[in-house]
Amino acid sequence: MFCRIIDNFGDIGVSWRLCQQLATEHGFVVTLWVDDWRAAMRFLDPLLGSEPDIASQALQLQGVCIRHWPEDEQSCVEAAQAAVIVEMFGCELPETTLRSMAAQQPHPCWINLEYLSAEHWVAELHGLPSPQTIQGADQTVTLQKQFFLPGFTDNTGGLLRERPLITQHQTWQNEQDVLRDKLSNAYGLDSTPPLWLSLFCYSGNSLANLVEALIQDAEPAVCIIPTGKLANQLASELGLSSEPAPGECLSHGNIQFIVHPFVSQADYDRLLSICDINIVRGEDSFVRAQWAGKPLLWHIYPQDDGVHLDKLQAFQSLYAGEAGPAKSGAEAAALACWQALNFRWNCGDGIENLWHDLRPHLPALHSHARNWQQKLAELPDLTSSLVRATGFAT
Ligand code: TRH
Repeated sequence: MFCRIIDNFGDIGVSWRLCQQLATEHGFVVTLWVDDWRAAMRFLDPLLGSEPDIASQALQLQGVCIRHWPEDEQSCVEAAQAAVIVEMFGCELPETTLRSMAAQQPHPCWINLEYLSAEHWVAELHGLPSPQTIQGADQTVTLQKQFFLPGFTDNTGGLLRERPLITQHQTWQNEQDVLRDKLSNAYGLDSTPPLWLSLFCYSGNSLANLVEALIQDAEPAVCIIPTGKLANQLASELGLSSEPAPGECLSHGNIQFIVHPFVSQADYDRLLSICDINIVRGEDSFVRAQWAGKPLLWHIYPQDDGVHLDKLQAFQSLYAGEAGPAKSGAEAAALACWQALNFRWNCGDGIENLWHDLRPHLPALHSHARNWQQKLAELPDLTSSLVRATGFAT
């Protein structure tokens, strides 16, 4: 599997989950090639247990071999000997790998796994072949690359979902009070407020608007925010001059902000499971919040031409079941409020009033989120579908 870490941790986050599932649930021997070794080590840090050896350029972790994809790209030649090559998010394979793939008999199965979207065209593109002409040493060879598109319906590639995930969430949610108490004690909270939020959005206007809405809210709440850029902006929104360290708790009126360390993906899943509302972003945290079966707000990755708003609306409309049977009054009202808030927030607008309106709808949104989780869990998971697409399913 080839992954370029473009920005943030979404690309490596999805790639790492997929690699692990291929290795542990499907018995594949997996090598993950990453272009930005330092960023990969930062992301994997909570799993490493010791300072990463940056110079080593290769690592065996949880059944997966992780290797640096260097700029000269010569050393990825042996990757072509794999039976399956997965190109994550159209990252473009090294020329040397492509030429070696063309020289293999039979050619490796080549899959381009794309970004997630709820738009209609996803089902049309999913599974289509894309012939690629490769100039070999003495001849031209055509390799078939196959599009694989994740999605929310059974005519797409589905979503990443490990086998024990849903049961794991049930267990965490059964222990929710105990897990919250542990966090409260660890952070020395004065009291355990009734509303728990996790906050992992992009920094900038939207974070400022959300913080404003949260601090204007009269109801007590605790909000867990990761250390780094977000927590630093939060501190400045609260008028603090120093950057908060992980483990700090910033109180403002009725809300207590917990500055949390960057944790492993499994620990992040647990956090999502025990919160009443999760504010997530990008691709992977967005999907994980849906598996938690709790209400969410989605801060979509912004694109210059504004196309992200179409993508946002496609998801909102699918999630709210606009094409399905009519909803009960309470659920319909909750979803209408949620759609308005989520959209306006992503447009960079102030959301104080909408946040205020949303709070009484949280129980209805919770029950909707649980139904949505169950509905998604009936679909085949992405990794199993990918394995079927390779022809190597056992
Ligand atoms: O980091 P992101 O903003 O990634 C984005 C998106 O993938 C986007 O689609 C892509 O185009 C862009 O990158 C380049 O958000 P995302 O997708 O949620 O990825 C964050 C990962 O970090 C996810 O795997 C969850 C994980 N995570 C932890 O493991 N521990 C933590 O403490 C937190 C807060 C996140």
